[in-house]
Amino acid sequence: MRTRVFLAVLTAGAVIAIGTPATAAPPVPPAAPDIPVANVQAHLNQLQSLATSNGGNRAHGRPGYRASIDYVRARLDAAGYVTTLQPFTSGGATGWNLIAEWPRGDANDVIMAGGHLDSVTAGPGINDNGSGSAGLLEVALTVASQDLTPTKRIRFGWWGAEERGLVGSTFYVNNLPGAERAKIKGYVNFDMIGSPNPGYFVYSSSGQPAGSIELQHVLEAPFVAMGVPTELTSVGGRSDHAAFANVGIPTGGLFTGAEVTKTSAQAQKWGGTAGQAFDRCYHASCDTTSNIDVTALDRNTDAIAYAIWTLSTATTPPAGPRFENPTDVAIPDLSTVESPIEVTGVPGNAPTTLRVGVDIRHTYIGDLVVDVLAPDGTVHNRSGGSTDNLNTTYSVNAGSEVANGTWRLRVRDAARADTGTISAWSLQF
Ligand code: DPN
Ligand code: ZN
Ligand code: CA
Repeated sequence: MRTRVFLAVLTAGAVIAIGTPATAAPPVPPAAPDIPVANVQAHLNQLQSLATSNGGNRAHGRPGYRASIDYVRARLDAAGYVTTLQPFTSGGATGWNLIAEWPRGDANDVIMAGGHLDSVTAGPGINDNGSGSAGLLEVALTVASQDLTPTKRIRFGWWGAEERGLVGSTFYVNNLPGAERAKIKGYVNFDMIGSPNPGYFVYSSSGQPAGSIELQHVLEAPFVAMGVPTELTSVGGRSDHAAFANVGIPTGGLFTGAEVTKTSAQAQKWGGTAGQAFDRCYHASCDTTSNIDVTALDRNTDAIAYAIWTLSTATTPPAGPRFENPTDVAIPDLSTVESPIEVTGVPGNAPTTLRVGVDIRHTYIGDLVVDVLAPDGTVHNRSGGSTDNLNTTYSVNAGSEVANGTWRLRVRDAARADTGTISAWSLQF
């Protein structure tokens, strides 16, 4: 990833570059580095050979897992990290979490990133989850080589026994005293980021408390810069963010897809093969170094770097005013409806990260095209997600829009049969 200009794509077909906002902006974090994907692949080659020389896998309770932990830990120790092995027991065997902290920044203000290091017993687990493990390792090593001095404390976690039911990450969170939990301002998870027929999925805990770190935006922004469309998805409790989300810590993550089949719409926007799984070798013996899409691995690792740099170095801007329209608006089949919000008393332009909250109840959200219209009529588009209801908050690059005036949420139901209601929507300046 080398592009650093953020582009907003408007439905009119125009593409505008948004520069520095005219209004007061938070301090700009130092530019995140472009991580050479060859370095990430070198870690994957190591994990592959550790599996090969240890019975073909890196599973909990097997020697290939211990060898993986030792490899990652040695690299981090050599780079100046403070590392800890946390042992736990599962299925009668000892497993370990590896925790690595970069010893700078405010120890009471922690941002965490992690992924699981164990494989299933069936194979070497190179996409699942050598990919996230290797991406995290290379970003951690780059933090050290660039001698990053963040405001927040950066803590990385490589979890054990995820494949046995999120055992390691759950053990870690459950053993944190309340005061330690409270220091963790956010957790981002990277599990399967190099799928051979990749999608670009972002997930994030919904209903984050106001003022909490905007993880979803931070995970989406690098893909906007790269010109790669993402889909917001819900992975529920399928990976290690779940333990953090369960205790109220804001979470998010990136994912390139597992056993689910890529649709033709997804193949059109991302390339690859429709009608085929994102990862045909998911949990299988063929999840080797051949089971990696290098472009997806590259983009996602750059996105990890962007997230780490942004979350650890940026200070939170003071929240501006918030406006909401709580009135229900029915969305009849095959119709277009609008709900207005009158904004007053906000000087100058809207922010480049105008936060749009939408709560739309619908029996099939794939029917919907959701736009925010600025007071002058400029359209800011977002397509639906992959769930039924759309209850989410996302960022719109609205830095070129005058804030005051009537904003509109426009919802078009474009397919027959399913209907719904705009339950509420909001604008956070
Ligand atoms: N948790 C993954 C696995 O190890 O099998 C699969 C997965 C990752 C599913 C991320 C959803 C999201
Ligand atoms: Zn798995
Ligand atoms: Ca419909």
